[in-house]
Amino acid sequence: MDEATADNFDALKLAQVEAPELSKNAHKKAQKQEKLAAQKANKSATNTTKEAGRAEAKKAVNKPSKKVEGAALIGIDVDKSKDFSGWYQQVLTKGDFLDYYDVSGCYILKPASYFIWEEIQAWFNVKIKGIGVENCAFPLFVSEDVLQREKAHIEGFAAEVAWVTHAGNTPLEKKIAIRPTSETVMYPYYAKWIRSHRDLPLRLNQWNSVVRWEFKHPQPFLRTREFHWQEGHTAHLKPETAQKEVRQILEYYAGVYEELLAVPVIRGRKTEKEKFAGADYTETVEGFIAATGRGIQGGTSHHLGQNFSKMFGISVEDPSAKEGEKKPPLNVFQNSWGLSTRTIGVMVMTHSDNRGLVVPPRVSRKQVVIVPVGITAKSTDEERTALYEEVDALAIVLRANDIRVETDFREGYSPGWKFNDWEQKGVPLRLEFGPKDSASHQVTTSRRDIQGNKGTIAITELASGVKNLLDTIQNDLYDRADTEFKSHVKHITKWDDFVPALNSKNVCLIPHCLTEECEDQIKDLSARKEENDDTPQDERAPSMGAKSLCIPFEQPEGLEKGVTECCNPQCKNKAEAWCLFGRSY
Ligand code: 87F
Repeated sequence: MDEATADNFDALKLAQVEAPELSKNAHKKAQKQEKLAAQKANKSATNTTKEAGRAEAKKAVNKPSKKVEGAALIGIDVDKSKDFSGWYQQVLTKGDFLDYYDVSGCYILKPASYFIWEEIQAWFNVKIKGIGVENCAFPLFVSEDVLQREKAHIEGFAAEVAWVTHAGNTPLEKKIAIRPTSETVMYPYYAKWIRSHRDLPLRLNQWNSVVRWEFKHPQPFLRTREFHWQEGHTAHLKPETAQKEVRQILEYYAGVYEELLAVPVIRGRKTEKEKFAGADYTETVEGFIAATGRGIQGGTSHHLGQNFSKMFGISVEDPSAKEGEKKPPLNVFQNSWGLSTRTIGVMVMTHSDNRGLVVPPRVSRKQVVIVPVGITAKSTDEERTALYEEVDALAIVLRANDIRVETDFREGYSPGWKFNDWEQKGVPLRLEFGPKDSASHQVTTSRRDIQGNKGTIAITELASGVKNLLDTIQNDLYDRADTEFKSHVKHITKWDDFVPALNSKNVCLIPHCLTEECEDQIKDLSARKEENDDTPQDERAPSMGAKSLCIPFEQPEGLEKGVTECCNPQCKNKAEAWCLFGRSY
C-alpha cells in the first residue's frame, strides 16, 4: 500500500471508530451545524477580504486632477508622471496582465503576464540545467519544530510566516507553517542525502510559490503576499566552486533582465547590512524605476559558506583522509539564489506608457497583430473576404517563421478602436493591411514603442522584415532604458549634493566606509521627516531614507581606499568603495 492509500485507510478506520459514538440523527445534526458554521465563517471572511481587495484596487485609481487629457474612455486615464501607482494599476488591469483578488496582497496573473514568466522559466531552465542543476518539488508546508529548529535563520522574518491552524473547524494538534522560503524544508534532506563527497555537488532548484505575510503596502508583482519564484539551493565540496556558481547565476539573472525584458541592471555585492543574514555574502542585480527615481532589487545570489551546513549537519568524510586515517567530517559549502515575478513588474514600470503596456518582443505572448483596414460600408462581401484571406495568408507566413501573430477580424469594432486595444495590451508590432497595401504588395507597420512611426514592409520580405523590426524594437527598448538609468546614477562626493540628487529622482554612487552604523545614519539623514506624520514610510515615497543598493562590481575611478573620506559628514571612517545608494522598493 502506498502512503496516500495508507493515510486514507487510516482516516477510514478513524471514522469507523468515531462514528458509533453519535446516534445517526445526532451525527447528521452535527454535520449540518458544522456546515452552517463553515458557510458563515467563509461568508464573513470573503466579505472582509472583498472589501479589502476593492479598497486596495480603488486606493490607487483616478484622482481626477491627474488624468491624462483627452484619454479615451476605455484607455488609461491616469498620467504615469503624475500618479504613478494609479497608472501602474490601470496599465496592469486594462492591459490584461493582472486582476485584483479578494485577499489583500494577492493577485491573479493572467495568461499574458504568466506567458512572460514561462519564457523566463524556459530560458533560465536551459541555463541552469547546462551547469548541472535539476528541478524538483518539496512540500509547501513546514512543521513548527523544523521551522523553529534554526531560530537564527527565522529570526527577523518570524512575523511574516503564515500558519495553518485548522482543518475545517478542528484545530490541528500542531500548527503548520506555509514556506516563506525553503531552507528549513530542504536542508534536513540535504543532510540525509549527502553522505560522501561523491554525492557532491548537489544542485537543486524549485519553481514554486512562497508566502510572506507582509504588512507593508502591497504592490502587484513587486510586493505580494504570495509570489512565484525559483529558489536554487546547492551544496559543494569546495568554496571556490560554490563561489564561481554564485557569480554564474547572477549573470543569468542579469541575462533575464537585459536579454529578455530589455531592462538594464547593475551587478554588485550587498553590504553587510543589506546581505541575507544567513549568507557569507550576497550578490545582487539592481534595477531602477525612472518614474519614481527608486532602486529595486532584481534578484539575489548568496554564498552561504558553511553557515547552514553547520546548523543542519550537512557534512561528508574528508576525501583527503588516507586509509585508516581519522579526519573530522567536512561541512559542505552552500549557495542559494532566487528570482521572482517581480521581474515582470520592473519590466512594466520601465517600458509602459500613458497608452498602456509596452512589452518587449522576446517575451510578448503576441508579437504581431494584423488588423485589416480600409473596409467600409461600401465594400462588397467579396472584397472583404478577399482581404481577410490575404490577411490569413500573411499570418500563416509569419507563423511558419516562429513569429507569434494574431489576426483581428472582430466585427463591430473600427480599426481605430482595435489599434487602441492592442496598444493597451502592449503588442510590440501592429501590421495594417488594406486594399491599398494589397495593391502595392506591402504591409503598413506601426511600432508600439514609438508613437507616429509608420513604415512599410514588402510582402516578398515579410518574415525577415518583421523579424528585423522586432529585433530593433527589442534593442531600442533596452537602449532607451539604459540611457535613462545611466543618466540617473549620480557620482556624488559632497554630502550637500546627496539629498538634492535623491529628490531629483536619482540614485547616488558615493564613497562609503561600508559600515552598518554609517548606513543607518545615511538613511536617517536622507529621510525628510515631518512632525506628526503617521503615513507609512513607503507611501511617503519621496521622503523615505536612502538605503545602500549594492557595491557595484564596476567601480569608478577616483577613490583611494583608506584615504578618501566616507561621504557621510557624521562618519569619521575612510571610504572602502563606491557604494550605490538610493530610495528603493
Ligand atoms: C520571510 C520569512 C521567513 C526572506 C523571509 O534570497 C524567512 C525568510 O529566509 C527568509 N524572507 N528570507 C531570506 C531568503 C533567502 C534566500 N532563500 C532562497 C533567497 C533566495 C532563495
